[in-house]
Amino acid sequence: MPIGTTITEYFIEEQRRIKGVSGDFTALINDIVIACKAISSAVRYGSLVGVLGTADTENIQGETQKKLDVIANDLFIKRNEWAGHVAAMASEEMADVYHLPPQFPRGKYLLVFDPLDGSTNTDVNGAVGTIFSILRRPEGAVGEAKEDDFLQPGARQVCAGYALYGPSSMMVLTTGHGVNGFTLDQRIGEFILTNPDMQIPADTEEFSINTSYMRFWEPPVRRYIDECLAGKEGPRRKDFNMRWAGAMIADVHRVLTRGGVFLYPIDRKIRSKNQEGKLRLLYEANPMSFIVEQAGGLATTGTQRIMELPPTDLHQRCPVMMGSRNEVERIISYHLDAQ
Ligand code: AHM
Ligand code: MG
Repeated sequence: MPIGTTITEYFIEEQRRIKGVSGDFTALINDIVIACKAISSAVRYGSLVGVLGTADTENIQGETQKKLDVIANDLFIKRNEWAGHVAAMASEEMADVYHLPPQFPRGKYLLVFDPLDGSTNTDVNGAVGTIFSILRRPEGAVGEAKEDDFLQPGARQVCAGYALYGPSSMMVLTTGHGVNGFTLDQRIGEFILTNPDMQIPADTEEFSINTSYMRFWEPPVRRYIDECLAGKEGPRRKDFNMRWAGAMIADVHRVLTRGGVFLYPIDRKIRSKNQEGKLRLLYEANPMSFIVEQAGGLATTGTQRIMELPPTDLHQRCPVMMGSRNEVERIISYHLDAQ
């Protein structure tokens, strides 16, 4: 049986094309891949190995952690702290920057991640995933990395990716030269290139939003969805389909695969809690925006390109609207009309 291009092979070949690189980045990707394989295995065995259910602890966002949130976070930390490629890490599940234990060398990269996105889906055997973003530590920074070092706009990401644990496990990544998807071949334990150069179609007839919040939405989002729902008889003159997996990673993966728009807008209920959105900028919105843009799509808050938002806090939130270019442009124009 011939083996396709493994993810390690893919990155080593990429590395050969760029003169003078040290291989640190390729080695970091390799450790991220191993961490995701380990998380994929924990997710897959579920109740058989006692990893489902709540951990009876809360994270910084006040959300009850699942056992798998904690396990995935630990796996990601342990796999990436020892090799000397990262300076520090930050995660959805940790209040502050994670400083490496003193015995390990410090590297030039900062790693930010959501170890298990959509973890409530583990209750129903639904798809979940890991999202990560790699930043370079700012030039001239000395001593231990600080929160400020992480507060870089998404446009400065070196790499963004996600692993989706669905019927098969997939890894989808970008380093700013398009988007490639790899599928985990369980027989040999390697991610194999299966979806080269992923592209989001510019037009779509599918949207993804939690419609149970409709009564809280702001006028531009309400207008866009109302027009989709009106179908052939409405101003769009075509019928739309709706899908909501409850895990951003699964919903955006569908958008990447067959087009569509994914929206998690700000609404009246979110504003009443003094929050700027539901999804987090550094480890959810920015990495997924980088991937979507690299696949030819757009990612906006409604009024601003997500990757240009200046972060002020590790756990900052923002509105998210991303996917097929022409639909997102329409959503932006509805926000402009409402100003
Ligand atoms: P999480 O990172 O704690 O799992 O939360 C983020 C998830 C997204 O994956 C998903 O799109 C959203 O929360 C679902 O929210 P809701 O339950 O409001 O529909
Ligand atoms: Mg998440």
